[in-house]
Amino acid sequence: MSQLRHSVCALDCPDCCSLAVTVDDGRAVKLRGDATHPITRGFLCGKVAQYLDRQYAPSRLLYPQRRIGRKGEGKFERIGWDDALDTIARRLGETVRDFGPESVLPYSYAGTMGLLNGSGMDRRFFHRLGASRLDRTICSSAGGAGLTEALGIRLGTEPEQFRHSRLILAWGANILGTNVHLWPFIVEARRNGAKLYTIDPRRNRTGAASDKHFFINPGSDTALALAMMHVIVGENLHDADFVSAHTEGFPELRERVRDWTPARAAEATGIPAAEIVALAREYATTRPAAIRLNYGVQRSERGAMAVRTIALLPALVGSWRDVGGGLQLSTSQAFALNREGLERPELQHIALGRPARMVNMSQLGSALTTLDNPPVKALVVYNSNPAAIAPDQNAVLRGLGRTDLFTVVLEQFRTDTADYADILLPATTFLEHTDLYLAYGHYYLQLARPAVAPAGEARSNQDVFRALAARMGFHEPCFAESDDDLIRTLLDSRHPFIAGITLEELDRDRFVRLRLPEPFLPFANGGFGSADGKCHFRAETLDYQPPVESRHGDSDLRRQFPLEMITPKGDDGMNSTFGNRDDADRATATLHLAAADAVPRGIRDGEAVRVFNGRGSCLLVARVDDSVRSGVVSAPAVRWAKRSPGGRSSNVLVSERLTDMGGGPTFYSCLVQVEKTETDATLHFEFVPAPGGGPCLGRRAGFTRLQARPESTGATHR
Ligand SMILES: Nc1nc2c(c(=O)[nH]1)N[C@H]1C(S)=C(S)[C@@H](COP(=O)(O)OP(=O)(O)OC[C@H]3O[C@@H](n4cnc5c(=O)[nH]c(N)nc54)[C@H](O)[C@@H]3O)O[C@H]1N2
Ligand SMILES: Nc1nc2c(c(=O)[nH]1)N[C@H]1C(S)=C(S)[C@@H](COP(=O)(O)OP(=O)(O)OC[C@H]3O[C@@H](n4cnc5c(=O)[nH]c(N)nc54)[C@H](O)[C@@H]3O)O[C@H]1N2
Ligand code: SF4
Ligand SMILES: [Mo]
Repeated sequence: MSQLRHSVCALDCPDCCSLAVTVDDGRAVKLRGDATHPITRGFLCGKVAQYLDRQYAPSRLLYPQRRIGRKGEGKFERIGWDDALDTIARRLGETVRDFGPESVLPYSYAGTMGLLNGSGMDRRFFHRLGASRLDRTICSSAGGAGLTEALGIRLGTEPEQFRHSRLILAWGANILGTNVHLWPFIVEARRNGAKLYTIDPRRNRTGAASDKHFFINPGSDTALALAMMHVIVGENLHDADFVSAHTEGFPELRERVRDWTPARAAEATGIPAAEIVALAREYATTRPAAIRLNYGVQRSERGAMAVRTIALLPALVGSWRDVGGGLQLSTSQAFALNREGLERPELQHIALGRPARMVNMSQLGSALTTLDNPPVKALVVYNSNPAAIAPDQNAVLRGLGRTDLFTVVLEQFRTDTADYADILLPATTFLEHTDLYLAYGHYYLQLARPAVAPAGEARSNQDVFRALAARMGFHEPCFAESDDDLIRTLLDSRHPFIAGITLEELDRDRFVRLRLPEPFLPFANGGFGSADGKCHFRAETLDYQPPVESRHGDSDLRRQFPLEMITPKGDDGMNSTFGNRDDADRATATLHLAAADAVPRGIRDGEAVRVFNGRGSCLLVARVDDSVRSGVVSAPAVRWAKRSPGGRSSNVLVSERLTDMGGGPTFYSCLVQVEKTETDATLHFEFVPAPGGGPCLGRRAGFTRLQARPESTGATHR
């Protein structure tokens, strides 16, 4: 009998879609976007429209396994759950006894955006154990820091309001690829005469569909924003009323941007001065004007400064007043849920008497190969595939290959990371477990109940960490709580945006708009997150410097490696999640380069190229097209390393250098050289062991040092 069930897409995407699942005899047979959800509006992106292929893929992990081959080789044997959990509990217990609790490191990110399976029982478990805490910086912490510096809080324009905009800037935001549910609102706006401009080093799908595309040099956005301010202030186009009522430090800002002439910014950004002037004038004089800023700009060395500077623009022109004005990077902080109650950080004191040390996830390679006092001796990975997605892949694989490291991986598929597991556990998908979802691209809170039963013996992260807690002898009542208990705890918030939302309401309505006025204008009357409610320009700290790894950066490095590589999101992928699929693999096996860079190297479209720098090399297929300008190459992320010839994908090229604030990775500040090669760059499947996969070797030479941010909470920012 056919039934219609409700679910929520748990992928790491701002849209957080509401799903209608048709279930036949216990099997999901059709997945559609919920037509009643105001943002989902009845459609899905291409990747999730095919999600049932993943759900029922023959290669899905269905039972616990123990490694029998070498680390990374991918040879496993089936074991039972009791055996698996007993082994993990015993090994973690021994590790804690011999090296102290902080020798255990959890590694997780947003494989699921579900709050329970992303930061529920797992956090309680590791806090109670006294394990090292993970600083979850891999995606958005630089941007989060920059946005907070500018606005004091991570709020932004509702997607619904973009339909009222007259000018929309997609700034480092590939809306059609990564945020497609904003698009219909933009279509509506354009039907009413709005213009869409993109600012991006590559002409992505959104750029191609825009009224104008500005090719900007990677990592130079701060210069553009400062020059826009120069024009706006210099021509008195700012909103003097808004500025005097709701901002602080305007006179200093006027002084600070005086020498940021369009000509100077043209040199830094590669955008002609006249175009910068025109853009600034149009932005300041068109109302309403909205900026969709996404995380692309903050994956460069000074990405936090870039986000901060851009996020000051709406206050300068007063566009926060307008329905369809303002800026959206993230909406997540409106979801003022009781996260402490969920995660229970105070449990750390039982084992340690203090907060545990913090390890930056963007420097996993160094953490696994150089950290001491204590070294990392046990690693538990879930909701993430660090062997593919983390910087300095050689260091990460060397670390994962350590024979003295005990590794547990909770996964749906046999990813690159799974191959290094000692114990590999089968995980449920979002169609199979209960969870609560916030969104970082809209203001609806959502609940999903299981639509189908778990495949095989798969278990949710929640269940696994509950079971492990019992085996480790953690008898605190919080480990006996049910999923519903945890949701009720999360909802136990007095914040006006949340207050009064109940589990019963969510069960009935599935998605609930936060208790916000409609339309929601977060800063129309000030109300910024600072102590005085004003937007602080703090002009003396506004500053542009080019990334070390860029055309205006280190000239020695640039002589050897003259091309700026970015590795933005694949249009039809989700980081490495679909890397097992041949079509996703092919899509991420490419390197876009301009003819001006290809011809002198003898590279023709479709030929294999070797991309390399001082950290490593990988093979890709050249796409000689006009999507990038000379000097920039672009490889869609993130390919599985083991499917790449040589066993390395583009993150082998990326350094562990961190951003100016927020401790974020610098995926898009990466200098490389490219050469023609005869090797076939597609569809390989081979095992390439990491060099020196022995025990922990102590300090490694190199320019990065592990950097801790004691102030971090380890939260997945957004
Ligand atoms: N299809 C698809 N959707 C996704 C994902 C995916 O992998 N695939 N991943 C999800 C995740 S984890 C995230 S964080 C979001 C991210 O969503 P986005 O932030 O939109 O994605 P990115 O590709 O990181 O960056 C956006 C754009 O910034 C550009 N860019 C790179 N460097 C610079 C720069 O220095 N300046 C400017 N102005 N632009 C720059 C890139 O070329 C890219 O087109 O998307 C989510 N949605
Ligand atoms: N070069 C380059 N590298 C990048 C980026 C880039 O743009 N360029 N983007 C970075 C960004 S923004 C991000 S967010 C990271 C993302 O990196 P990750 O957080 O590692 O995300 P995914 O690659 O999507 O892998 C998530 C994994 O979680 C698993 N999973 C999903 N749901 C569950 C569940 O319920 N339980 C368990 N146990 N597992 C589950 C999936 O099967 C998948 O293998 O990558 C970063 N790496
Ligand atoms: S990945 Fe994003 S757009 Fe696609 S279904 Fe999920 S939430 Fe919606
Ligand atoms: Mo991300």
